[in-house]
Amino acid sequence: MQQLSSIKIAIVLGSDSDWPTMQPCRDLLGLFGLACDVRVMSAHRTPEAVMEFSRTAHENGYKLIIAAAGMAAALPGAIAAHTILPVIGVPIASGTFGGFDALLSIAQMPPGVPVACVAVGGAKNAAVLAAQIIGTGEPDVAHKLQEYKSSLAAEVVRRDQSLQGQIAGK
Ligand code: RP5
Repeated sequence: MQQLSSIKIAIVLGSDSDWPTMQPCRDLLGLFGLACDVRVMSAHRTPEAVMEFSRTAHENGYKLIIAAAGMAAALPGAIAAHTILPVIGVPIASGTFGGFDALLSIAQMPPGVPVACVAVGGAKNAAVLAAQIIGTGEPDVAHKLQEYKSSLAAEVVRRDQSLQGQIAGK
């Protein structure tokens, strides 16, 4: 897959334990021709590193940041506090509350500092949303998105036909 090398996206993880959940995000970005840097930094364990990364992300050429964290998931909001780049937050299911804690931590941002929050474990939707944002100014990405949506629709039709066959005993 040809990468649109001029476009930089960051995936920031609160812990390397979030990577198995987020790997599909990196893979789907690749399908859209978008490469990304993957970093681990924590709003609570390495707050200075988060602040430094966020403050310099725009001048360092990033177009968008995807941030994933579990538990009291301050990471996406802490990043959004220090950058004008769009931030997409992914709540990770971790600990006692199965991700509901992270969902509220990420979604309930105060006015003026938004984080676009996807579902708990919504790694793929984070990639699709990122591509949709980037695709508004990148026809190649928009075209790949159209192909991806068409493939989703074709899969539904295939499954419908398969189910009709099973029901009819074919
Ligand atoms: C969060 O705490 C991380 O994003 C992770 O989801 C969770 C547990 O982190 P580890 O103890 O596995 O490093 O900050």
